[in-house]
Amino acid sequence: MDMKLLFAASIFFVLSACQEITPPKPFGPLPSARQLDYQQMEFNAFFHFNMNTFTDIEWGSGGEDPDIFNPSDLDCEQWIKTCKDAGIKGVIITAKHHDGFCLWPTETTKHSVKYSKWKDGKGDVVKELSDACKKYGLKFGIYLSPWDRNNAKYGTPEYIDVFRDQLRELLTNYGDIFEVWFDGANGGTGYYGGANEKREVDRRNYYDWPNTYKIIRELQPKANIFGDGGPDVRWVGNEQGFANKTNWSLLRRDGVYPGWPKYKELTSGHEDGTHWVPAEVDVSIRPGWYYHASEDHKVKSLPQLLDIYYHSVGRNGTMLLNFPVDRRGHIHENDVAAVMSMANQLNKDFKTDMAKDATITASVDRGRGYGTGNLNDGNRDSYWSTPDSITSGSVVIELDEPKVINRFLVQEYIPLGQRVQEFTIEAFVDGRWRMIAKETTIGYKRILRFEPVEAEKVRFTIMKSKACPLISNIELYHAPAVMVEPLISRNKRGVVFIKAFGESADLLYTVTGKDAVKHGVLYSEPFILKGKGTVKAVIRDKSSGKYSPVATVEYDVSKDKWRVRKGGKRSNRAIDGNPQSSYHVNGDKFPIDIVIDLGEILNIAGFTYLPDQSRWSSGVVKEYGFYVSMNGKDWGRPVSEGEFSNIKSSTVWQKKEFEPVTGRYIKLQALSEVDGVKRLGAAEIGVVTE
Ligand code: FUL
Repeated sequence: MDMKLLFAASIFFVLSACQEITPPKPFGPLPSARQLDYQQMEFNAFFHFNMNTFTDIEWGSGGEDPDIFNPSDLDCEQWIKTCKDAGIKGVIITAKHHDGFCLWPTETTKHSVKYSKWKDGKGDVVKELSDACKKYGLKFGIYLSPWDRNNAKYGTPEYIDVFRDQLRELLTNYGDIFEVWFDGANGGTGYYGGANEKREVDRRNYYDWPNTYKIIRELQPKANIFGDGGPDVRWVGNEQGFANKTNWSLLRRDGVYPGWPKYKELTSGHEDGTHWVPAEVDVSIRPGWYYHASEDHKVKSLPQLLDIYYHSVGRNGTMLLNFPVDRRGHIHENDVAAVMSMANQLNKDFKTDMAKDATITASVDRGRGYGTGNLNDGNRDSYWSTPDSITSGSVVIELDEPKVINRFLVQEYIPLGQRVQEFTIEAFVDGRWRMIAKETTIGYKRILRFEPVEAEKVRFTIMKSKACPLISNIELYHAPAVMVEPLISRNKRGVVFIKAFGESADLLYTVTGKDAVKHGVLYSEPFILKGKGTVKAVIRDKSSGKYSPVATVEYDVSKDKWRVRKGGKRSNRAIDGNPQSSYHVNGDKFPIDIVIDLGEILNIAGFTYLPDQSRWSSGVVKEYGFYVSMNGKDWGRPVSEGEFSNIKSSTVWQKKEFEPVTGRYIKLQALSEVDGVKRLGAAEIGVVTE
C-alpha cells in the first residue's frame, strides 16, 4: 500500500476510535444525591412504639400520664437484628406521635420519657435505637409529628418554636439521620395542656415549612424530608401498601401540601411534574400502626407481604414496612416470622439472574460506551442508550438454551431523569414472539411478575420515551411457586372454593380427611359439599414437584337451609359462610339473642362462634348461653354456658362441645360483651353435629 495512504488510513482509524460519543443530556427534573442514595435503599422499616402501645389505641389525646409508658424489656437490638436479617436498610421511629409524648429526654416539654417511671426517667428510646443502628450498620430516621395534642401552645406561633427545638435536639444528638418523617394528620381535638378543645390550623401555612426545612438542611444535609408532597420523598397516597403501575418520581410539588385533597394522584405521581419527589409506600405488617394484642393473629401473610413488595419496590417506590413494637419493647415473634418468610421467599425469587450471562443485542445504540453490554454488567452507573433523536428501540436477550422465566426486572439510569413512558416484554416461544406485558413507567426499578414461560429469547421494547431512553440494568428470573398452604372456603350453599397463591402450581384436595399429597385429586373448579367433611388441600409446584404445607378445614353440615328467626337487619351475615362479613344487633340490656332455624332436626353436640373480624371488631361476646329447641319456642336450660376466654385479645374461632341434644332451632345468647357495649356481633355461627 502507498505509504501516504496507509498513514492517512491509520490517522483516520485512530481518530475515529478516539472520537468521543457525546453523553445524553439530562432531561426534566433530576434527583439530588440524597434522593439517589435513598432510592437505592429500597426497603426500610417503620417502628410505631410510643404511648399508644400502652393505652392500646392508635391516636392518644395527649392527656396521658407519662408513667403509662413502661416497656418491660426494651430491646432495640432485637428490632435491628431482625431488620438486618430481613434485608432492611434503614429504620424510622415515632420519636413523637400526635399525642405529643417524646421518646427522648427533651428540654421542650414534660411530656416525655424523662418524666415517666420507666428507667427512673433516665431512659432514651431514640438513643438506644440509634446506637443499635450504628452497631449493625443500618441507617436511622425519625418521625416527629407536627400535630401535638398535648402541647398547650399548639395552634399558636409559639408552638412552632417548640417544634423546631424538638427537631434540633433530634437532629443534633443522635448521629446521622437519613429521613425526617412529617405526617399529614394535623389539627383537631386534643388535651392541649388541659384545654380539651378542638384546634384547627391552616395546614399549608401554619408550620412555615420552608424555614423548618432550612434547619434540617443545615443540621443534616443528607436527610431526606418526607411529607405528603415531599419535598424530597412523597407519600404514596394510601396506607394499603401499593404504588400504581404507572409511577413517576415526578410531582407538581408546589401544589401539594399536607392534607391535599387530590392525594390519590400521589399513587402515580405526575408525568409532567416539576420536581423529583419519589414515592414511599408506608404500610403496617398488621392492621394497626400500633401494637394491639388483639391483632397478634392478624399479621400479614406471606402472599400479602410479597404483593406489597412487588407493588412498591417493583413499581419504582420504596417500601416502608411498619412493625408495631409490643409492650415488652420487642418486635413480636409473629411479625418476625412473617417478615423473615418474605425475605426468604424474595431471596429465592431473585436467586439466579438468567440475563447475567446472556447475549444482548439492540436494534440501535448510541455508540461506544452506551452498548448493550451495560445492561448486564452489574454496574448501575453504566447504561445502554439510543442517539438523542431516537426515543424508542428494543433489545433482545438471547438465552443459551430455552429457560423458564416469570420475573423481569429493569432499571432506568435515573441521575439523568425518568424518561420511559411505554414498554413491552415479549418471549420467543416455539418460533414466534409472544406478548408477555405492555407497561408504562420504569424509573429506578420496575419488576414484572407473569405466568412462567419457557423462552429462547426475551425482547424488551421501549415504545415511547420522553427523550432517548437510558437503561442501566436488566435481569430475568424464575421465581419458585409460593409454598404456603392454599385457602379453603365454603359458602352458605355448600360450594367449596380452593385458592392457591403464586404461579405454576397445581392444587390437590380430598374431602374425606385423607392425605392430600397421597390421595388428592386435581382441583379445577369449585365443588359442592353439603354434609360434613374434612377438606385437605395442598399446592404442588409444577416445575420442582415440591408440596406446600397442607391446609385442613373441618366442615359440619352446610348452612343451606338455615334462616335467622330472631335477629335484626343483615342477620344473614352470621350464617353466610363468609368470615369477613358480620352481623350486629344492639339491645337495651343483656341478654341479647340470635335465633336460627336449621331447617331440619339435627343431633347437636356443640357450636362454633367467630366474632366480627373487622379492624375495629365490635359486639364480641364474652359470656354466653347456648340453647337448642325443637320448636323455637321452648328453650329450657342452656346446653352450654360460660365464657370465651381471651376473646378480646384474640378474636379467633371458638368451639364449645356438650352432651348431644336433638333440635331444629339454636339460640346464642350474649350475656356480656368485651367492651361492655350492649351488642351481639357475629361473623359466623355454626353447629357441631354428631
Ligand atoms: C398516619 C398517622 O395518623 C398514623 O397514626 C401513622 O403514624 C401513619 C404512619 O401515618 O397518617
